[in-house]
Amino acid sequence: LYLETSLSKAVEEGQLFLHYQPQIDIIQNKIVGVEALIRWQHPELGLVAPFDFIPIAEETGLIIPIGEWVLRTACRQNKEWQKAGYPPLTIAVNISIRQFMSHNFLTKLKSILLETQLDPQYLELEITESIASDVTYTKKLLRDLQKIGVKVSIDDFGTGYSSLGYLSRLPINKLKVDRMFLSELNDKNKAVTKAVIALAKSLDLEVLAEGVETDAQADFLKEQGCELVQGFRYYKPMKSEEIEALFK
Ligand code: G
Ligand code: G
Ligand code: MN
Ligand code: NA
Repeated sequence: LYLETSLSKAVEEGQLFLHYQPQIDIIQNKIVGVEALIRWQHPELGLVAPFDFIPIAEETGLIIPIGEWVLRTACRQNKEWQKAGYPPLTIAVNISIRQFMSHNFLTKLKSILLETQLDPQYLELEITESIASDVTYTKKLLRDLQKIGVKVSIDDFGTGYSSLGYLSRLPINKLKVDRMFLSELNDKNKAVTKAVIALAKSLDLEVLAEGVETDAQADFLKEQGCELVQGFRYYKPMKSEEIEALFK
């Protein structure tokens, strides 16, 4: 309850901030995007991890204003980097199912894009397989997003319980292979990762492997034709100033 009460003030009191984790194209050997990851600097508890407060935000509905703050901050930051002359990056923002399903999500998103003047092609929404629970609604929303030019990726791919049927029916751009499949590079995990990469390619989707920590994992992914990666092997999530330092 204490966390819940203080979380409700976190946005207005400026206690939330974003870290950014680079996403790399290992063929071109360059940073092509960053994932925005929320952080909460609590006045008494210090840094609270998203795993400890995102679930509370989802239960209480606070995810709506928090999610809106994340989207606005991420779009504004990306626009600032572009204005400063850094190479164009796609900014990926995690969207909770509740936020995605909220009635005015699209309206809010459009107004944030208008306000920040970020070209929609540089924004990617990370949603999970749970969006497949309401295919009719999701299909319409994804089509609208496609019309605006915002990209959509499926985060934590392979860990949900949904069927694969939605993949051919819903307009999405990318699969993010969950880091669980790389955590131990055994034959079975390799087989699953290989199959997901092949699946993405045959559906004409991009594929990004998460949680890449070692050279062995990177080599395996390169061998399988997975060009996009993200993980501690490359960069940890970092502050905006650290991202800027990378480009200087
Ligand atoms: O870096 P990491 O500990 O930040 O993230 C932990 C989890 O929190 C991940 O599952 C990630 O998707 C989620 N997360 C991070 N930032 C956000 C955010 O802005 N919104 C939502 N809904 N989830 C987030
Ligand atoms: O669920 P989502 O993919 O949005 O979560 C991103 C989370 O993964 C963040 O908590 C981030 O800090 C974490 N992360 C990013 N790279 C790595 C990695 O190489 N190894 C591990 N264990 N976690 C990672
Ligand atoms: Mn994510
Ligand atoms: Na993930």
